[in-house]
Amino acid sequence: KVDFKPWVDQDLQDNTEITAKEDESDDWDGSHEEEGLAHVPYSPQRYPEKTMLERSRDFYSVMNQRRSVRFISPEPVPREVIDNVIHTAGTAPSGAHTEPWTFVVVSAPDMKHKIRLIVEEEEEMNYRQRMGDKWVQDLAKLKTNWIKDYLDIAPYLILIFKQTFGILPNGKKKTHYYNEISVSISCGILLAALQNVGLVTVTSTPLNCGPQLRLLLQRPANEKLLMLLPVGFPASDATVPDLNRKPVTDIAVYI
Ligand code: IYR
Repeated sequence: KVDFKPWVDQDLQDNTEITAKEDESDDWDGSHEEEGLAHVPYSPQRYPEKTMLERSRDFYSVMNQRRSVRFISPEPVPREVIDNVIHTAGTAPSGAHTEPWTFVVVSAPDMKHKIRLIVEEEEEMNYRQRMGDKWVQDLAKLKTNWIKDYLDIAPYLILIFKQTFGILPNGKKKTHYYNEISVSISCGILLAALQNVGLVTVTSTPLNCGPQLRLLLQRPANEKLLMLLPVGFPASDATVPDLNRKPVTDIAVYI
């Protein structure tokens, strides 16, 4: 039996993928514009040990309250808060400081609905066919399915695209090293920034929806959908599965 991994093989697949042959073209930029980049002093805040302990506990406490929430309130969220959390996500480190991310923020109800239609159509096929029995059974405890009300209801949908390469003003391509891990780190920071302001989301990676959503949102072919985050306040009757996290002794190894 062939080892088929739909979440790898299809999740981020995009038929508009630039082929390896095209990559070998001479469209790539060969210059090194920032060779002369200055290095400047850096001395960020240093805290006394007691403060460090306090801050480490407090931040853990805030983050330990984060849950993936699928029941989101339609209550509006200030636009400036969204601007700020995205600005924060953009502080992530990236390969060769290429900042290979695009955050598409959707609040228009008709656009949210178009996204819902695409996602639900693909997710129904995912649950019924592509994911297979084992995957569907592994998720049963989460009580998820292909119906995604939150895509209409959440005041904001943030779609995070990774730029597989950049395009310079001279039209040449710029290598975006480690673009997937860079954008994934920025998504992690975005989740923390949302948690910090009391907003909720669920990290959804809608299998097989990338190409259609990219076209709907008129993003260029070098961008691939990495994650879709519905964002808002939790619904007053929101529930979450009663999950527990591993103890630190099970996740850390000190050598
Ligand atoms: N993307 C589907 C299925 C799904 C997959 C995993 I892995 C989850 O942790 C949860 C759901 C969905 O959003 O329903």
